[in-house]
Amino acid sequence: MTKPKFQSLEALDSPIEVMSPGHLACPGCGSALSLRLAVKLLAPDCAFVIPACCMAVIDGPFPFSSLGVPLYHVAFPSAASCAAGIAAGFRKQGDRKTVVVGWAGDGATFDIGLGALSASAARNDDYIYVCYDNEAYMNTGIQQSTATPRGAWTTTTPYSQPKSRPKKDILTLLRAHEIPYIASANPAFPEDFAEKFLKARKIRGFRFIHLFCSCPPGHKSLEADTIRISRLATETRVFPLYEVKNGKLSFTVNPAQKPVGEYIALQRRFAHWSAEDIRLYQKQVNKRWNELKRLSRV
Ligand SMILES: Cc1ncc(C[n+]2csc(CCOP(=O)(O)OP(=O)(O)O)c2C)c(N)n1
Ligand SMILES: [Mg+2]
Repeated sequence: MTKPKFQSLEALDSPIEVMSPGHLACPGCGSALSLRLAVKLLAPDCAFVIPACCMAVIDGPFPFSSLGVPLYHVAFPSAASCAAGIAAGFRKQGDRKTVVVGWAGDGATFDIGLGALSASAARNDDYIYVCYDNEAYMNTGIQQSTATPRGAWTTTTPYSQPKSRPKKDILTLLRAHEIPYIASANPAFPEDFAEKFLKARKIRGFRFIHLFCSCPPGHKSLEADTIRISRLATETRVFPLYEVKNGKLSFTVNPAQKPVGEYIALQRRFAHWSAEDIRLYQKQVNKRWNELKRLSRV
């Protein structure tokens, strides 16, 4: 088989896949699509560290792996510590080429692994930390995480008692560490996604990428709507696409704004929302956008 010689934008058009089909993701999984794109962009000189999460199941049980690059499964809270150690090991051996990627869910990132993540970012460890955010603990049955948006249904925040607290502001937390690179990305905008991964690959030190990942079972959406929902997330400004370098934020994709109702309507995790709930969410999204705009002027 032809070996991939990727690490460029051409990887997106290449018929050579690194991640194999036949993996264990649900149909329409935005996280699996993101992982497929990421390994295609970073292979062959990369190694992944994946804690307990859907991805640890999707890539297949040992000794089988659909990923196509070296992969280390680790305990739920320790993606950052293990990725940091592996990256340090490569550097000690004189290998400055192999990029280590910690690939963790929102539960691992926003909640249980936050301490390890913060310590690693504070040390400016040399690897890319990717949080694929499907906004709940999906692998164990759709429990709320601190990345779940306010008002959403999950199995621990049922329709009668939806989540009462807002989504945690991970950007502000990460910015506080003054790391060299932070970006958000969305697999429905593949060129932007690719440019950010390729850019992150070249930077030294701690790099953080926050991914929007639609989840049909967890968001109660149609499998065929994954890309539509993902596009709407950015078009409605629910999930803006930006990068932060030296504290300065720049928007990388800036489409004409669509009403949040279009994004909400395709996901039954919001089926209980009234017109007033949607209006309040729109207000919150606009407020957040203005905060980000202020960061783009610093
Ligand atoms: C210490 C510990 N607590 C709980 C679990 C059970 N567990 C495994 S995966 C998971 C959910 C992970 O959620 P997230 O990080 O958002 O990834 P997703 O499943 O959504 O892909 C949980 C709670 C575990 N493996 N280890
Ligand atoms: Mg999750």
